[in-house]
Amino acid sequence: MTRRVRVVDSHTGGEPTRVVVSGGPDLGTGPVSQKLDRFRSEYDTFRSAVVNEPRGNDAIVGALLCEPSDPSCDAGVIFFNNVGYLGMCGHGTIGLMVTLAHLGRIRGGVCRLETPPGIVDAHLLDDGRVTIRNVASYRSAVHVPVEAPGIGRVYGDIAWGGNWFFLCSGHGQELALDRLDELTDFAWRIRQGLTAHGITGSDGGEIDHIELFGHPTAPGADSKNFVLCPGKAYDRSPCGTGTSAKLACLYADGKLRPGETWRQESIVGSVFEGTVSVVNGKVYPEITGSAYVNADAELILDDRDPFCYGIRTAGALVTPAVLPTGTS
Ligand code: PYC
Repeated sequence: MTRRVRVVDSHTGGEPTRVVVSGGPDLGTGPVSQKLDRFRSEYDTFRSAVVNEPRGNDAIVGALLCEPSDPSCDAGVIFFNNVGYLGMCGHGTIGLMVTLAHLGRIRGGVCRLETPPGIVDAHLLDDGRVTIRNVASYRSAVHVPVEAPGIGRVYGDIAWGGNWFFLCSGHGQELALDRLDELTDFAWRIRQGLTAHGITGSDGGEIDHIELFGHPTAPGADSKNFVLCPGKAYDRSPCGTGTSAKLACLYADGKLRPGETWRQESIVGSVFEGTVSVVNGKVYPEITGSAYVNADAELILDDRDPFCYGIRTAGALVTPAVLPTGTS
């Protein structure tokens, strides 16, 4: 059996997003968080087929559009990667907006999106940039010590920005693009330390993103980061949810007031602008960035292909290799 899946690829500050436009699984009805459970338990092979090699690579974040359950929303979206599923994805939401413009589905203005952790407003600006108002973000713990194997004790804050982050400054690492292997190894050891010592987010969620901060090099930037994603790929963008987590920490420390701009540079030199608004004591980060569409294609899922569902990497496939009964 062969299935065809239409996708549109884009990159946001260098970080790729692949939006599934048609041919994806039918996830039924209910809130997007429930659809995510169905996606994970019944159609994980589809996730792997779309983003993993040989069609994709470890850096690609997939986005599956679905019906929202909240009547105030225009669409629902579930983000996924090489090893599983994300809560929210900032660069992916910016990529989704330019993809919808490319498809002629929006011309500008605001789209309200239902994501598993909550509602996100995304605004396609006149100059082509996109501003997202993320889910409420917060710091849950300050200056937490972690014993990282082979490194020793490192300290960092734990914050939620739609995913859980460990945010670490003063680590002694130079953040430079020619040090990707060293930075990946360093951040991965912190991740292992968090897991080994049972350190989680305040809701018990796994801290699966590690964010290292250093001095900026881009003109006008306030800080540079290196973000290690759950499947060991580094984020080429400054990471929308990671920047949200950073903004929540800055606000909590009294270092960023509502409406002030923070410019976060990525390890490849791309920059997001961030600010916060505070409503009923909750901090809502707003992130602005640019994305570009770079492919409009059809994936072919041919059952006879031994690697039809992707090459198994860190997060081995758990579901049998069945094709979803899809919408197209
Ligand atoms: O931009 O939020 C983000 C993100 C998460 C993982 C990769 N990018």
